Amino acid sequence: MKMSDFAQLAQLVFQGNAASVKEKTQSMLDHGADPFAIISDGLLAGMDIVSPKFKAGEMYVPEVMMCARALGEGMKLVKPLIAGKETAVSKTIVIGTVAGDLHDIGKNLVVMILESGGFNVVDLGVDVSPAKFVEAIQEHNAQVVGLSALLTTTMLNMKGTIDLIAEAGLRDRVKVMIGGAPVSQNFADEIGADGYCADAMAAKDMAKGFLN
Ligand code: B1M
Repeated sequence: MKMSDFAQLAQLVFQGNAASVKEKTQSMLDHGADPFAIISDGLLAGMDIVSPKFKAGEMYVPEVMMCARALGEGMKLVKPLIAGKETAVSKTIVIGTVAGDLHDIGKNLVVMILESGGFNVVDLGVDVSPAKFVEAIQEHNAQVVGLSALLTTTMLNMKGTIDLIAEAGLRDRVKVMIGGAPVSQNFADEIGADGYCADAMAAKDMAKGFLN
């Protein structure tokens, strides 16, 4: 697989060209590219071009949405190939993006990587209220909860979620890990989470650590 294939895929994500991302991802898979490399060096590398431009006001919300959708088309193709790649641990992790927050690209990646580690992952989606997290922990008898937030405003809802988990008498039963660009280990300590994960691989390692 030529390096330029990954760079081309990244460019297609940046252009928000969903049909071409789908086609290119499939063609790379057909030629034996590693699905994990497609994610990190192609699909996410494309989002790495988008992020600073959005931040600098050079790209707007609708364009970024198109990039996210294009990335999603590629993810759909690689996801079945990485799920359950490692030994199944058959433990349940409930995960979601906290209330008020609609960002899910990073969270979806964490879900995929956790699934690839053999965990049973219950993905609650975005804008998940504290009550919904509590309900899902009970319903699925989860051992770990993952909270994602991308906004400095919504990261505060992580604390509300952890507080409600404690109020429901579930805090001793579940480990809580948090992630997302604005959060840190210090913040995790402050709000009483069990750990902070900088990225999806760290989330998988942390979940394994909790469950062993
Ligand atoms: Co938003 N946005 N956005 N946005 N957006 C940011 C976050 C921002 C930093 C951009 C900026 O600089 N201006 C900024 C936040 C500023 C702040 O709070 N300080 C921002 C803003 C302001 C907004 C809006 C308010 C814009 C507006 O409408 N005016 C709005 C808010 C909507 C809402 O949520 N209520 C908004 C909307 C959007 C889009 C819809 C256009 C789109 C989201 C599409 C989607 O997710 N489906 C979007 C995007 C794409 C971004 C940026 C460009 C990219 C985020 C991303 O997907 N990164 C982002 C800029 C940036 O981050 N540099 C930005 C790639 C992803 C793989 O990384 O999410 O960090 P990340 O996930 C990583 C780790 O953080 C970690 O692992 C992941 C994979 O390695 N991780 C976890 C994440 N969650 C985890 C959970 C875990 C463990 C690890 O659980 C255990």
